[in-house]
Amino acid sequence: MSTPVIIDGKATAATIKQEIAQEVERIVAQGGKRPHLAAVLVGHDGGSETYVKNKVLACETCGFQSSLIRYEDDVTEAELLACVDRLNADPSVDGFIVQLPLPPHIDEQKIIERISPLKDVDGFTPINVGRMSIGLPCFIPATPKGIIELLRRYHIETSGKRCVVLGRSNIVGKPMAMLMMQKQYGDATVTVCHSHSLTLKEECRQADIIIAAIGRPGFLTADMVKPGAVVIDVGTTRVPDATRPKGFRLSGDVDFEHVAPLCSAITPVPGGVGPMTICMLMLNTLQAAQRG
Ligand code: BQF
Repeated sequence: MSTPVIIDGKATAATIKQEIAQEVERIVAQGGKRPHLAAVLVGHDGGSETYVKNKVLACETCGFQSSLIRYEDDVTEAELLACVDRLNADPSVDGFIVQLPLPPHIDEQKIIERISPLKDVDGFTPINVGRMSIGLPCFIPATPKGIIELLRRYHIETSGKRCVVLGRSNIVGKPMAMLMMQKQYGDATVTVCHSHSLTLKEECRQADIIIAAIGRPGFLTADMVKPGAVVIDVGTTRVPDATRPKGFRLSGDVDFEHVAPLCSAITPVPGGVGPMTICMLMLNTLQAAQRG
């Protein structure tokens, strides 16, 4: 095969953030309100700290106001629910996220269900999930939305194609499959595979597009990929690496070195889907602010 197109999520996200920043300056110049995203961070998990930092920095790039609300990991469920109630009621806040995962003593679903669907810029509340599933206007979860946007901007044909989604999480796999099958987005023939799928390899081998979101470094190997396929890697697992300043590196779900030569297009890790996730959260926040 010829060398694949490397889908540059970092550059695409930078372009979109500039488009958002322009729109924000236009709104502000007309006397409108600067969009405001709040983030709730519980505890000091290294990954979560990084992700929230990325979100706050992206707010600055887009000209948004941002607020970070921190709790120690012994916060009670009642305290977090009260925090969600305050953010729901705060007219200065257009949208907010509660960074996941939460400590095990907190019922994540209970916290999510308390978020106003109008401020749920992660698109995790049952109202937004339900609205998305029937194609109504809603907040679309940032990672699947970012992948759809990458496929669109790289002119990758999805209509009628065989798409395999690896993983069934509420945050990526399920909404990704839902969007890829919908006529207005992917319009593809979608198969969802997961840790118990007996025919996972065979399904992958027949796929025109593979979206890997299982969280296992290097899971998708060359023997599972049809020549010419498009491969989207959602994995961002930290693996120890003594040669790196921070002592780890990010590893995707795809064995990039051996899979890439087979592909027509592929996303790298880092610099692929991750930056688009952050960028689509900004787009959802702009949308929340414009609904007013
Ligand atoms: C990059 C996330 C698992 C669980 C909860 C840029 C991010 C990652 C990678 C990032 C992620 C993963 C986020 C890169 C947000 C994506 O350059 O490759 C940005 O910040 N992400 C999250 O908020 O929660 C997670 C993964």
